[in-house]
Amino acid sequence: MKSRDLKNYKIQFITHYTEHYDYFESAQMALQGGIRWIQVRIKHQPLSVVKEESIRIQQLCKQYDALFFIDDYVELAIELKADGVHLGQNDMPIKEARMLSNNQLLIGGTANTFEQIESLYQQKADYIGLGPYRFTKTKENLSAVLGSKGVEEIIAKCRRKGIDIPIHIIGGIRKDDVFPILKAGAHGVAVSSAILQANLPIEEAAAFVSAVKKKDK
Ligand code: TZP
Ligand code: MG
Repeated sequence: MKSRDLKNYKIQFITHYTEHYDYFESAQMALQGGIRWIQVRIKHQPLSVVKEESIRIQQLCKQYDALFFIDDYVELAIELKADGVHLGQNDMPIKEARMLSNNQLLIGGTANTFEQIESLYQQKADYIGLGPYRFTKTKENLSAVLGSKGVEEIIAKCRRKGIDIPIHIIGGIRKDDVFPILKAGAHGVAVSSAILQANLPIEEAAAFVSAVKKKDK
């Protein structure tokens, strides 16, 4: 249910799998490392599987008092009373998701350009996932890589135009990217593989949490 202030959340973990870990374990390690915002993103699986995994991960999020979001599936997010849903450019429009959910979901939208951010802002998205920052294997059909320069330019333009929506940078984010990204004016980051591919994923998640806090000082 929509009850949290996203301003307090600077790292979102995107679930994924590797040869070592499944979706549930990926979320569990992120939470153990101190991340308090999980987005269940499961592609190429029947809805029944997405639902089953989402229910398990939601229970886990409750134990850790963490935000629980679902990627793509608005009806499922409504049914499970998730905190929010994340919608890409080809998913349900934000307005429709808001209406369907009776304004009970926080709604994030994916953007790759300033124009897409402007549009999502006008549609009253709660936050933007802007990327990809770098090339990543986690997402198929990746949009043009923005790099640090692209991200800085887009954020600066948002500032100039008075678009003050929280922007979270996504796509191949590494721990050392956090400081420059926050310095450029982004609100936070969304991350998956840097944690899942680390030798010690829980410690890596904790390092991301510290990196975000450093900027706060
Ligand atoms: N959208 C743009 S990049 C991406 C998504 C969902 C994947 C993020 O994961 P990673 O492994 O941190 O690149
Ligand atoms: Mg999508």
